[in-house]
Amino acid sequence: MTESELDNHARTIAIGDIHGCATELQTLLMQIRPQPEDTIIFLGDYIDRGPDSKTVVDTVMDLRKQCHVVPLVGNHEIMMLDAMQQPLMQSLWLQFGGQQTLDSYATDLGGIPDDHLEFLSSCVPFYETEDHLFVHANCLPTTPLEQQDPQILLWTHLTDLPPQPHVSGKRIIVGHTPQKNGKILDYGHLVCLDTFCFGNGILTAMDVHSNKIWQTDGRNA
Ligand SMILES: [Mn+2]
Repeated sequence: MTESELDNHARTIAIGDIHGCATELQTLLMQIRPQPEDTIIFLGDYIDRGPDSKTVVDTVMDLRKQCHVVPLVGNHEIMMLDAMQQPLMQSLWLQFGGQQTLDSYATDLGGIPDDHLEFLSSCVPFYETEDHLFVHANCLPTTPLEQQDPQILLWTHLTDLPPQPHVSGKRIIVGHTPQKNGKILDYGHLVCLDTFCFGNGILTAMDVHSNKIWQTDGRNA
């Protein structure tokens, strides 16, 4: 158990897929009011599709001054980083919402600031606490997180691989499979917090110990 988990006041809060919705992220953080002892785990997919990926990345990076931030990597960050290395990947990424990301930076791929690239490259594939597993998309039930296939951690929707309880007995917190009705998907042993923010304006956070949920108000499509 870490020092922060011993502190009764410390919260462990997970936030679902943001996809460039900076206004919703800032509204959600105002509701949460992060405290220095809190841990906030982002489930990945900060960028693409929505209007302001640059400000989302700035906001998450700045939040590190206020509390303990654990940024997971999503498949969209991987697509962007791959596009930088492999020109053939660029058109794929641009089709998956990357163009909106470049528009928010008002540049091409070569013009993304180094500190943002360092941040996106530093995002981790999973996070594990005493009682929870956090991954972007999905995981296999009998495999420890450090041995999971990145394809499943990052890409596999819950609809393609219905979630089973993990052998560790820990509850799994994921994003990636959008819940278009704006409600969290709760299997008991697994909770999906991707409430389709870029489509409906509903961004979701959950305190995994109290199960308190914060959501932004949706917008009319
Ligand atoms: Mn995703």
